[in-house]
Amino acid sequence: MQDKGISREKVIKTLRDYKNRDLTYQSGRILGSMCTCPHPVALEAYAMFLESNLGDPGLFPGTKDLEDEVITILGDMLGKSDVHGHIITGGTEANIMAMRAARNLSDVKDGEIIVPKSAHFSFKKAAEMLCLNLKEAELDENYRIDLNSVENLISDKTVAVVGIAGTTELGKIDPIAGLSEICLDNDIYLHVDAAFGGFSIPFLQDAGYNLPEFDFKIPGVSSMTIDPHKMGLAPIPTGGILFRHREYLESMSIETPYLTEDRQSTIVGTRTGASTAATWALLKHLGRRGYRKIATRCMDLTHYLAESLEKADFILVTEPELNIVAFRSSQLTLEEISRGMMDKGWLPSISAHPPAIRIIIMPHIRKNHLETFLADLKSIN
Ligand code: 0PR
Repeated sequence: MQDKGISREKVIKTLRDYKNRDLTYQSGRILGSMCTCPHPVALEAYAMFLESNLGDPGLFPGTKDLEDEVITILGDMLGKSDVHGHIITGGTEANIMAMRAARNLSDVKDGEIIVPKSAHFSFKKAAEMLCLNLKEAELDENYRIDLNSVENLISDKTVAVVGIAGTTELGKIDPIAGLSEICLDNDIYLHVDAAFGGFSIPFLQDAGYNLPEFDFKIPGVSSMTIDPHKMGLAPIPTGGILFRHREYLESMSIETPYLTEDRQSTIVGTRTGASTAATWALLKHLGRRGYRKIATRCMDLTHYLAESLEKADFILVTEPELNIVAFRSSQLTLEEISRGMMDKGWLPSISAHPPAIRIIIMPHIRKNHLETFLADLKSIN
């Protein structure tokens, strides 16, 4: 580090030069991300709460009240307003917290968790950190968890089963009601990872989309991940974890002797209140109607892209259920498509299971972005 500091102007100019090398969501070139441009209201709210620390909530009782209110609204959106949880850094932290609660609530030694093969890699991190054994259940022909496979994997070591509402690679919704029956019969903790789908499924259901139940309305669901920094339009990092009962959250609380709260259940200690303020602002400002408009617009564009790809003789890997389109070409390999599209300035995301080019139609995507993408794709095929 240099001894004498440089001027503010020079610092900002240099930062701008670095930033100019980043892609922007507005450019339409980011087609494989689950994040998007944060809403302006969220940015304003975030900036107002930069110094508030929910790791020591007694100092920031206003922010703590906002967090409680956000958790209640998210719970209400997901079928149960009296839930218990926190606004945290994202889906990974939420999934780790859920697995930690499930492990702590059980008295099994060397426990196992059952996740679908489509689960996000955060469950591998959770299993390793919590010394749990991860077992992967098979998928059915529509890339949803196979309930028979789950039943076959259950043992007296099983501490949790996980279902996904909006899988990372294909946006599929697992049969949560079926998982719930199995978990209730076997007295097993059921976690639903709705990091991606949590901010769209309820609003698409409002709009008349025929999507299955996936939330706390289903009695066996013990906890849910829902990420405001994906389809919720909140700035990064903003995740959410909700538990059906307070004791699930308390099962992992640690004594915090000198803070303004006695016990803490989150993994992170010092924790920004800005994410909470941004989420509160969005929930209040957009309301169900605002989120419904965003989710249905993304689905309209998803259908436009899927139909255009089929017309151009590309092969859809599966019918889109949420706003993700996965496809292949009968002429070119995925590597050839990827190379050809990179030459044209795109960074296509290739999914592994199943192998496909994967496009996530987030709110920053416009029809003209897709038209340019399709024209470039046709020109290389
Ligand atoms: N659960 C599901 C279903 C997810 O899809 C993700 C992330 C997580 C949990 C973990 O969430 P955090 O990343 O917030 O911890 N899904 C995306 C993925 O890994 C995240 C992502 C976002 C990737 C933007 C790339 C990107 O540019 O694919």
